[in-house]
Amino acid sequence: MSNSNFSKETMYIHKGYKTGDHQDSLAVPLYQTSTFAFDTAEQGERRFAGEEPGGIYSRLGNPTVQVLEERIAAMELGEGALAFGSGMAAVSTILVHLTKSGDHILCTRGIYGCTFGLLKILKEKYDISHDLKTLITEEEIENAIKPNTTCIYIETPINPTMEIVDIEQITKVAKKHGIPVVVDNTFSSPYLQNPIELGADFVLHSATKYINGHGDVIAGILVGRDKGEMETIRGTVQKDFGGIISPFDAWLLIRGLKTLHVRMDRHSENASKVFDFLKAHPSVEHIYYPFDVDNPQYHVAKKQMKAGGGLISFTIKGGVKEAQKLMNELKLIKIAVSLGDAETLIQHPYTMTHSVVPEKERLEMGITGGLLRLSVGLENSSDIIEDLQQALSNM
Ligand code: LCS
Repeated sequence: MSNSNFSKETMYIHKGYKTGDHQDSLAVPLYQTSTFAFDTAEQGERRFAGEEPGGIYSRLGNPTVQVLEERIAAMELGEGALAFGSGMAAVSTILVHLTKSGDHILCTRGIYGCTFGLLKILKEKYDISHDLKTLITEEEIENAIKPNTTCIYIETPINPTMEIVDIEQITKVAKKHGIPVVVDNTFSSPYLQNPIELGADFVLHSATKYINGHGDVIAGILVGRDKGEMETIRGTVQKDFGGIISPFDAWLLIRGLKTLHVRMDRHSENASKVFDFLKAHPSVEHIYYPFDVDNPQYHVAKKQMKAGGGLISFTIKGGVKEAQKLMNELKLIKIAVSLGDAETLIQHPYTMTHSVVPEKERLEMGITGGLLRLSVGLENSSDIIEDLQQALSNM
């Protein structure tokens, strides 16, 4: 399939692959190989010189990985994509690419715990500073940009507080200053939100989550609006830091992508029913969900997201002890980090995903002891609600 005139859902299934080029195999073949044999020494020389297409070594490119990259680039409306062995490999690659010693990274008020850990390393070892700021109004964005800011890095919805920032507004201000914007789109998946369409320069995913969708792969994806720049990253930071994906994991992601749209519709439908239940429950103190009409950023969520997604965060009365008790009362819902799987998962960000963030910053991000994050799965929504109901009634 060579053109992109088809709708998104069709591209998820066909983009980047022609059966005729692969012995008519319907499924994308798995090229589980570390290296590629050259016909002659001169051919090897030409491939290394970039004068002839073809395989060299799987850290530099692999046909199975290439199908995945083409497919996701199209899904995110970018010109090029790179696949990685984890979401964090994608995050670290783009941050290393966009910064040098003395530069500054501007981030949303909250970010994933390990991204926070990476920023700390960059600061302590390489003198690359960062700020975590509320970036809701145009004035806040303008005021947060420094003369040495070389990258604006945002999550929306933010993990785990589900805060929304206006991608279009941030990219508009960033463009005035010539600063590239990176959006971590993990929580929405390429089906619910496309930041490049809203002006972002790079989009990344922990593909471990919705893109794979089956809880059996750790992987990352980086998509860029500029093909040349993506090829530069492939030939430099990705190649030499080496955080590439394995062909088998790429193959599993290709399989997962075929049902992304179907899964995301059901995740969103289930989550919206669970949200209605939790919002009305007297033991739930606060609830955070993009499509909550009482969410101050509801209008922004509606503008940039196709649906509310599968994630809900909420606080219960009390703190760590009460949150842990609720989790221990659950019978169906699994206590586990990660998200975007068929199974409904619950985790406690304060003691789990964001425990590496020092307490002061954790609280500034809105991560309190009573906060729980629920990744609503694909089970029957009544069963999920019933499990929450019985656990809450035992509190
Ligand atoms: N970005 C976001 C927003 C994430 O939630 C995660 C992982 C990453 C990047 C890193 O991706 P990974 O290397 O794990 O593929 N988030 C996790 C979470 O919330 N629970 O467990 C992992």
